[in-house]
Amino acid sequence: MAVGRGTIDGVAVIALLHGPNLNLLGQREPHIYGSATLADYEATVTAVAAQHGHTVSALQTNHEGDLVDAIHRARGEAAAIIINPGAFTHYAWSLHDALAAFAGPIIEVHITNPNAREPWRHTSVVSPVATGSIVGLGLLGYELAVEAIARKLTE
Ligand code: CA2
Repeated sequence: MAVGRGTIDGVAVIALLHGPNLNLLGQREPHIYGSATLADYEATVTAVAAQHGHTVSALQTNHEGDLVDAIHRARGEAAAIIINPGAFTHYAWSLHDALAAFAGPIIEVHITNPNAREPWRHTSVVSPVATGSIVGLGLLGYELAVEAIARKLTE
């Protein structure tokens, strides 16, 4: 059973955070990002979390400071974080520092595999403070992120 911050009666809140341009999922560049929309991603994560008795608090923002604020809120409200920081992944040290102050499991997820794309995508400033990273598996990666968190919260 999950216990601790962000958990009430064994029900953990998972913060699902998406960064810039991911609101366009399913609307542009389906050859790169597929046809699933952001709503599809949020619904899938919510459904898999529910199978484990957990709930999801989802946010997408195009603004770095809003993402920092959401991570700070998660410190008091969530037991775990799933984050796809979009292009912020590659240079936003403010996210690195905010995530470093979060005590629970953090899973970094990318729809594509940034390591197989342009060289500037090969660096993640988030990976060093993530519990784990899942890349290149699209929606499946998010499902696996929830499974990983559910397991981690029982440890
Ligand atoms: O593969 C991922 O999940 C990325 O985080 C997506 C970011 C990219 O900058 C990262 O290197 C890898 C870009 C998100 C843009 O999303 C769009 C979705 C549909 C249409 C246009 C952009």
